[in-house]
Amino acid sequence: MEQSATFRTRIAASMLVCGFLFAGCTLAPDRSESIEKKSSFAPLVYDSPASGILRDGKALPDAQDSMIVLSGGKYLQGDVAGGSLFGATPVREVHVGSFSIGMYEVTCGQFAAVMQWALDNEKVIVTADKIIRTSVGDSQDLCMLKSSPSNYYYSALDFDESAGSFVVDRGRESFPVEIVSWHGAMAYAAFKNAMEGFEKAVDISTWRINFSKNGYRLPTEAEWEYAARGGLSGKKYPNGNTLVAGEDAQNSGIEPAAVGSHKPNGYGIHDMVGNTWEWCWDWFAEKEYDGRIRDGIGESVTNPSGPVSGAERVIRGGGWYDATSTCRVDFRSKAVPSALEEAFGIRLAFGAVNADVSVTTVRPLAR
Ligand SMILES: [Ca+2]
Repeated sequence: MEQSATFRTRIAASMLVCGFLFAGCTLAPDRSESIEKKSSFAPLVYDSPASGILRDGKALPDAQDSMIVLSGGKYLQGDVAGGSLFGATPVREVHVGSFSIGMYEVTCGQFAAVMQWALDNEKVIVTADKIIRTSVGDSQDLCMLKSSPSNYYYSALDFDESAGSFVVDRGRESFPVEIVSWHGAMAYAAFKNAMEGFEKAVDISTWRINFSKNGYRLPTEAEWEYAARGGLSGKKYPNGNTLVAGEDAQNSGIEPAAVGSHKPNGYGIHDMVGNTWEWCWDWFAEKEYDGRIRDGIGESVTNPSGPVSGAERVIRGGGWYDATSTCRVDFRSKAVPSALEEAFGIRLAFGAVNADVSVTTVRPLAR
């Protein structure tokens, strides 16, 4: 079956340049024991959507803005591999449309640059307690800084008052930004859209995502798990059923690592598990996967984006200090959106949610 993914890019700086990328994809017959889709397309890589430069799937060490273009497809979301994970049953069939996702977590250097733009454009303030806070709309705390009296953790990001600029500890520029709230992750996407001239996919006055817009945004929980599985069917971790702490991922340790320090998954995405937890758009609901059960599989859903309201947001992937079991691709966790916690970071998604969904035949899960 042939599929195509269209990826539209736009460049800011007064010139409008639109480019379309058609990613030819072939889905191989799925001979695995689960019905989960086994994608065989080669992910395409940009150094950033704004530049539109194709990297032919080759990661560059300094290309931290790289986005992986994922064709839409279907997979089994949830505890396929077994383990009675909290909130991860029943397994359900999920269809997701094409989208793009960051090859890396957002780094301290990237975050500092975007927040500098926001500060210079009066979108944020730095409070007396050294917290970055939005100055427009529903004002929210975004990120804790190193010199904040209320910061219990190590942060590589700080604010130099005399220079009026954000600074990052030397050597930590490529480490993932941490102690970022869900609002901080949303605001980062919103500011980056404004900086680079993309559509307003994130509104920080309402704290909502407009999924019809082509711009940076947070991934939905379903998109996150689709990306994390890397094309494998029903495995626990991004590259199979084992994960060695410190080797396959930065977890169970005492500090984070520079992004991309460990092996990517089958889609070429680094650190989906470990290093920092990654905020998703969705409100959390323990019973979110519940629905009609047929042939042992939960009800099929297309482009789910979670409950319409809630108290906590989904956060995924486990952090640099977390146990390996927490770093499963199906492990669900949650936190209040204002949480400023160690190892809570950001991975961006990009692109409008669309109807470009695979229609490959699925078979019942083998029991
Ligand atoms: Ca991660």
